[in-house]
Amino acid sequence: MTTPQFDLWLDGANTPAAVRFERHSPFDGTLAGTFADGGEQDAAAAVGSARRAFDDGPWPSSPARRRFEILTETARLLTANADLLAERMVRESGKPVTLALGEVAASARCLEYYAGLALAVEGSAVSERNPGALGLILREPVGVAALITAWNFPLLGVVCKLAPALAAGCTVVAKPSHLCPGPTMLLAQLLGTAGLPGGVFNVVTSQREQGAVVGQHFASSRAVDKIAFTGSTATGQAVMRAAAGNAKRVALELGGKSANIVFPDAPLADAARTAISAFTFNSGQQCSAGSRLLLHRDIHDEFLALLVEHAGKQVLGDPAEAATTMGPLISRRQHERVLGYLDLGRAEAKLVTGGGSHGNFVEPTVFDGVDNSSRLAQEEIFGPVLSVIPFTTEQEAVALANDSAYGLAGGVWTGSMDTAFRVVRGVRTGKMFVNCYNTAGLDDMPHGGYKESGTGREFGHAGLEEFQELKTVQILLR
Ligand code: TXE
Repeated sequence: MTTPQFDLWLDGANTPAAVRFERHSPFDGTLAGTFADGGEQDAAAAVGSARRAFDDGPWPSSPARRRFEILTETARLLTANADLLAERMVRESGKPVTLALGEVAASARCLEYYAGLALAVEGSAVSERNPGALGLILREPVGVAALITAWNFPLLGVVCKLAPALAAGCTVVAKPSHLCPGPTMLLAQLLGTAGLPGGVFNVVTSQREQGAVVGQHFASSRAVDKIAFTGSTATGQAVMRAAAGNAKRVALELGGKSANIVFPDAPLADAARTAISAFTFNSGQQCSAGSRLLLHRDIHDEFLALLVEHAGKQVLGDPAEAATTMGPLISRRQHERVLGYLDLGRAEAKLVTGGGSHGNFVEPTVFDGVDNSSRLAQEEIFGPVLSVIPFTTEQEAVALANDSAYGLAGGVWTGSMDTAFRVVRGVRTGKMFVNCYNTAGLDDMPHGGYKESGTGREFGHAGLEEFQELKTVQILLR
């Protein structure tokens, strides 16, 4: 198997860097790729390129149909290169190939969705307030957008920011995580093939320490108008502080500790099967994971038995195999972090199933009788670890769900729409699932957090508005 080498992507072309770094597979340690280790100067070059492309280039004022064509052509190219993109994710991040192909398909759909919206951007008019005047509300691109992204959705995490940014007419600099930078580089090349003008999309890859330098440069640069970040809450806060210098628009997609609430009148078999996928999908490395299970005491024993049965169906193994449902964790560091939580769980709660680990793998692990105020229930683990917390009344369930610094997602399982809706209204999160979790097939709805899960929204119309400014025009009629 050949080992690809990637450079920086600046001004629409591959650009070598003086220093390079290697990424090894978290599954078997083989070399997955070598990448340019970009630093502060490269970050400045990328921002300069995007700034020029915005201030002097054709993209911000190109007709909507041009943006539509580029975005739809990129979607087509993603689909045509699905195997190549999925292989990058498998080798660099250990994501199972079935999930990786799903991510490519979701990314293509996202590009198509924003291609459609590019055609539909409309301002509005204020016509009757003063008969002697006319007001116009225009929607303009926000300017140069910087995207700092994570490794857990290494393609979709970039596309869901880039597609609305391009649809709005912005130019972009991006910094993927050093743990899975390849998909962003391939995306840049495919955008070039699709005809995106040089300078509209620029990518700086870096290893861990330099990544923070590049990220801070983007966040603090006065030539950047908007920053969209996905990652940990602590880094998000550092980004927000750095962005304050020129009062940048900031969107932060941070962590979560979402509660999946099961009532006795729920379809229990479905609920148990889904409760497992809610915290094992992507080996638990997802911000929306249903990592707290609030379980009604009346169904406690029956439901735990179902959980054990479904946990046993997960297939841990070679991420390149189609049958594998759970790959390794992203890194040794992340693996050690998760093992620390397993030790904590054994000391403070009752291990129901799992707890084993080998290589960078962690088995689906369920702890029962978890105290909601404990670290196990309050901190984002980012691994396949579920905390079961019993409850008796609906009010208690809502209070437990809300007793969290995070507010990203949640689920409620019940046969009563009245109960479901009361819980949906009571829980303070940006996203709720009713009798499903992550699986309703409604991709293009806004995603983002309340409280410390972040600010701003991705996907949907709201995702486009993040990259637009409103300009009002007041015309006095004579
Ligand atoms: O995140 P970081 P890491 C959570 C999850 C995980 C933890 C750590 O709990 O265990 O974060 O993961 C760039 N200024 N999530 O270490 O460090 C960095 O290079 C600007 C939740 O991967 O926050 C990368 O591109 N940028 C999450 C990005 O920030 C900086 C997804 C995220 O890295 C920077 C991933 C700095 N000072 C992790 N330092 C989700 N919301 O889905 C680093 N970066």
